[in-house]
Amino acid sequence: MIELDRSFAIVTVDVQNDFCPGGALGVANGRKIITKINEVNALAEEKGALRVATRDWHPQIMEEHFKIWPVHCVQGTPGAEFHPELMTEGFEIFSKGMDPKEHGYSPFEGRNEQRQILNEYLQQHGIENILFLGIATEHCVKAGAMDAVAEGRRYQTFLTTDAIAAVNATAGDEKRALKDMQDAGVILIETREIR
Ligand code: VGL
Repeated sequence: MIELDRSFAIVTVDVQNDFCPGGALGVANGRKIITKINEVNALAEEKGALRVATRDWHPQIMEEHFKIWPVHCVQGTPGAEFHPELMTEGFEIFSKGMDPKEHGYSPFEGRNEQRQILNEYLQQHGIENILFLGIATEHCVKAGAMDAVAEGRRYQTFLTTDAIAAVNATAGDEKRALKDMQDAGVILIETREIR
C-alpha cells in the first residue's frame, strides 16, 4: 500500500489519440486504462500530489523515428491531442520528441511551456516519489521509469501495472519490460494499492 502526498508526482505518459485504438499507433488497451488513470489522478489531486502529463510532440519529419514507426503525434494534429476521456485539468504538460534526430522516448527529455526539463520541475517541487502510468509500457513508460531510478536521480519509482498499455510488437515485450524495470528497482503496484 502506498499513500500519496506532496512528495509524489504522478506522471501520465502519452495518453494521446494516436496511441489509442483507431490512432496511427494505437495500442490494444490504450483507451481502457484511462478510467484508472483518471481515478489515480483524482486521488492525487485530493492528496496534493503533483500531476504531470507527457506528450509525444513530433515535427512532421523525424529522421529515424518515422522509419521504425508509423507517422504519429505530429504537432498540431488531432492524433497528437490527449485522448478526450483523459482528465488533464491541473496537469503540467511536458512535450518531448521535438528533435528530428532523436527518438524522444523518455519523459525526462520533455519540456514544459517554460522550456523547463522534467527533472528540474520535479526538483523544484521537492518530489521524492514518482508514479508512472500510461502508454507505451515497453517504450516511453519504461524509458521514464529507468531514467527515474538511474544513478543520481534517486527517486523512489512506482509503476502502476493495471494502468499501462504496451505495443507488444513481439509477444512477451511487455513482460520483459516489466522485469527489466523491476530489476532496476522500479516498484510494481496496482491502482487498488494506492491511497
Ligand atoms: C511511443 C512508440 C513510438 C511511446 C512513442 O509513447 O511509448 N512508442 N513512439
